[in-house]
Amino acid sequence: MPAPTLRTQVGIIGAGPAGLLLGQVLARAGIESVVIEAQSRAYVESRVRAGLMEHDACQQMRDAGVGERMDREGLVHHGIVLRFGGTSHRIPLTDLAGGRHVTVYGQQEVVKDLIAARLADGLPLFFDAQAHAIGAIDTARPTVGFHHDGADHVLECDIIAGADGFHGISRDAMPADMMRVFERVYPFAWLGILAEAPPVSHELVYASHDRGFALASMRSPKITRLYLQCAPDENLADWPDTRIWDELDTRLAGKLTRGPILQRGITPLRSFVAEPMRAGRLFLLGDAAHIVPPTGAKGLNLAFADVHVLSAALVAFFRTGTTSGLDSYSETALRRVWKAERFSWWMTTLLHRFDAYSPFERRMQQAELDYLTTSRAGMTTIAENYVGLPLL
Ligand code: FAS
Ligand code: PHB
Repeated sequence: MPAPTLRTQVGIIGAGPAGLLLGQVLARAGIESVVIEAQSRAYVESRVRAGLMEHDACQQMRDAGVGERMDREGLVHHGIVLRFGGTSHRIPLTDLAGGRHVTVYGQQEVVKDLIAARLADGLPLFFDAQAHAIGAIDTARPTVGFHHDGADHVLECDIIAGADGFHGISRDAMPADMMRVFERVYPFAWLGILAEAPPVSHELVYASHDRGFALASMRSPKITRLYLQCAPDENLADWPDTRIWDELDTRLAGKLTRGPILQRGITPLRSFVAEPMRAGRLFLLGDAAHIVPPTGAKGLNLAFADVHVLSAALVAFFRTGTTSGLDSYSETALRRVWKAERFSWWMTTLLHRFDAYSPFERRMQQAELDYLTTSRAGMTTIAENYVGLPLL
């Protein structure tokens, strides 16, 4: 790799929730970083993805000094509804999860708030900058090669944070003989729409229907966010607006208020974990290390949980030279990752239609839903996982 042209303490690849929150927390601790992002600012701020923040993720935003708009505009929710067999069952999250709640606040808003804070502080954040090489991770001077503004650059750092998502380069920079990958690809996808119409309910509705799963969420009192289970190779062109709305009406058993569809997309569902999350001076966080099916609303929140562990380890390292937090990062982060993977897999298996299921297995799904929603213990396990298990 050519001679370094830039130098910092922590090189962060990716300006998604993981990379941006890490940079913000480190900056407040006086630790320098450079964020390298392949896409434009407009692109990353417009990507419609996660919508729901766990109790502790919201506190992380406040602790990082970027929670003000979230607290003003976010929608605090104290319950969710599971709908099956023609009946709706409310899970009183806050009553069952020690007073904790969740907040509906779109990922693109989180990203906007973090980018605005970083730029307001004049901290280095390169957009349209594609990282293409990671080197020397077994030395004290690892490097990131990236292309920006028509030129190749080399960033030399003390630590590299691989926050470049599932399709980034960081996971591939880990020594192949060290890695173990665990994966489950589900036999369905989600067709999601964002529409200018009031939400179907003031709380989220997760529906298990014979025709398939559906989810009614929201972004504001005037913007609804809706999903329906579809085939993994579904073609959006086969889903004109009327068909989407009619299918949602059927599965959610409501006459949804319809409106202009502002965004639509198909998201494949997978569970994925790459172990370990650290090799030398390279640390993976967020989707670069793990993916969950969105049924449990854990993707963004897991990225934040990784930041909680890694940022504490980095602050201790740069302030005192201790490496204990860095050495235990992967094991500590993975303990919570796997619990969120379990919950996301469990909610997905519970609520979706599996064509390969026998009539007996479909009855087991229905009996489990019936038990969970008529048992305090059953509802409590949903509640404590949904609002978020304690950060480690
Ligand atoms: P991200 O993918 O958000 O960010 C990684 C960043 O790295 C991107 O901006 C990318 O451009 C950049 N990058 C990649 N390669 C690079 C390179 N070589 N050089 C420089 N930069 C590079 N989660 C939920 O909880 N609920 C949902 O409803 C939900 N819906 C989703 C829908 C879709 C279509 C997708 C893809 C994900 C969804 N998720 C959802 C999960 C999502 O929210 C992730 O968990 C979250 O974005 C994770 O954040 P990061 O780890 O920061 O990764
Ligand atoms: C969303 O609002 O996008 C959302 C909410 C909860 C989920 C998945 C997606 O489980």
